[in-house]
Amino acid sequence: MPSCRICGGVVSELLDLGRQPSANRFLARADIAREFMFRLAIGMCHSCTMVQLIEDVPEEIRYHDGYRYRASGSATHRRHFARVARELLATELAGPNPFIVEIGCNDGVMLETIARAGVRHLGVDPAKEVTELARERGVNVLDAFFGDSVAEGIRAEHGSADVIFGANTVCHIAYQDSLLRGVDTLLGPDGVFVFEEPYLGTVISQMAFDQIYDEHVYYFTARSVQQMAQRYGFELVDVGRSPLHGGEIRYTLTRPGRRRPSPAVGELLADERHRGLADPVTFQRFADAVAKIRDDLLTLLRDLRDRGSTVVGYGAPGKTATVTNYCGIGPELVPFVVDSTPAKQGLLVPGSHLPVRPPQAFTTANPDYALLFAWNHADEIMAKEQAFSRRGKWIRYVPDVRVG
Ligand code: DWN
Ligand code: ZN
Repeated sequence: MPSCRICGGVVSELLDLGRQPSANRFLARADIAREFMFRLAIGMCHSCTMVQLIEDVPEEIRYHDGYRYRASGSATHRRHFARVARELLATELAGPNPFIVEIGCNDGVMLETIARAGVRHLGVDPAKEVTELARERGVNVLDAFFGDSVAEGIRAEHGSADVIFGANTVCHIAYQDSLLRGVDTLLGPDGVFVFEEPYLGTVISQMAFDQIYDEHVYYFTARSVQQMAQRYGFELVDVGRSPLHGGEIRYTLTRPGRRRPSPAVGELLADERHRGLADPVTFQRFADAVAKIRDDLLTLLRDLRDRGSTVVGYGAPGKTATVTNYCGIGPELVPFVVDSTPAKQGLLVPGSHLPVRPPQAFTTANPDYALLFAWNHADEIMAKEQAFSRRGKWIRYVPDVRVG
C-alpha cells in the first residue's frame, strides 16, 4: 500500500483511470515513440484523508520550458484574476509598502494588475515560455520551482511577504513539506497564504473525473487542507468559493491564533462530513458513475461514426488527455480538436494523439457534432459559437453524457 506524501499514513486506492500521459505535454508525431506514460490512479490517506495520486510524474516532465497552458487563455479567467488582484490590493495589500509573492504565476494573469498598481511583487514559476509572457506584461518573475531554499533567497532580497498566493498551483506540488516550510520562511508574522484549487467536492458532485491528471497531485478538501496546515504550523482561517474550473475553493492560512477563523470554515467542514467526502463508499459510487460515462460516451461516438456523422472536439484542455485516454477515444472517433492556444496548435493531444487545430478549422469543417472538452468555459464558448449552435449539436459528458 502506498504511503501518504503528507503524513506517511496508509493510502487506499479509490479509482484507476489507466495508462495516461502527462496531460499538458502536447507532442509532435515524431515524439510519440518516447512519450511518457504512467498509471493514473488516486487514493485516500487513512490518517489525514488527503486524496492524492498513487503514482506521481516528475516535476521536470510536467513543467518544462515548453509548458503549453496559458492561464490568461480565456476572458473568464482574465476577469476573475483581475478581480482577485483588486480584492487583495484593497485588503491584505493595503498596508505600508506591501509585498506579494505568487507561486506558479504562469503568464502573469493575476500579477499584471498588481504590477500596474505599483505594488512590490514577485511571481515564481519554472516554465520559461510562460514566464517570458509574464515579463512582457511588466511582471517581476523568478524562473524556479518554489520551495524552502528559493523562499530563503526571496526573503534575503525582498524581505518578508504580506501575501503568498497560488491559483491552481499548490495542489500541483508533490513536496508540500518544502513548499510549506518555504511559506513559513517567507511569510510575515501577520501574513496570509491564500490559494485557490480544484475542489474534491466539485469533482465528485459534477462527476468531473477529467480534473484527475498528472498535474493534480492532490485533491483538496477543507478537512485535508486543515490537517495539512496544522502539521506545518499554520491555521485554516477562511474558505471561499471561486467559479473557475467548475467550482473551486480558496483557502486562507495564517499562523495559529492570528485571525479569528471565519464561520465558513466550520460550515464547509460540516458539509463535507454530511456529503461523506472522506467515505470510501462515496468514491465507489463515483467510480461506477465514471465508468458509465465512459461507456455511454463511447457508444454515442461509435453510433455517430457508423451513421456517418462528423464530430469535432472543442477545446484541448489538460482534461482532454484524461477523458480520451480513459475512454479510448482516438482520431477514428474524433478526427481533430480545435483550441485557441497557439502553443497547442499543430501538435497532438497527449496519449490519444488527436490533432489540435486552430479554431477556424471548426468553422471550415462545419461538423454535425462538437464534443465539448473545455466544459468549464461553456458560457464563453456558447457565446462565440452561436452559428454552430443553431444548426449543430453539442456533446457533453460532465456530469453525464448528453446531446443538445
Ligand atoms: O490546473 C490547471 C488549470 C488551472 O488549468 C492546470 N493544471 C492546467 C489547466 O487545466 P486545463 O488545461 O484543464 O485548463 P482550461 O482552462 O480548462 O483550458 C481550457 C482550454 O480551452 C485552453 O486550452 C483554451 C481552450 N479554449 C478554446 O479553445 N476556446 C478556451 C476557450 C474559452 C475558448 O473559447
Ligand atoms: Zn496522510
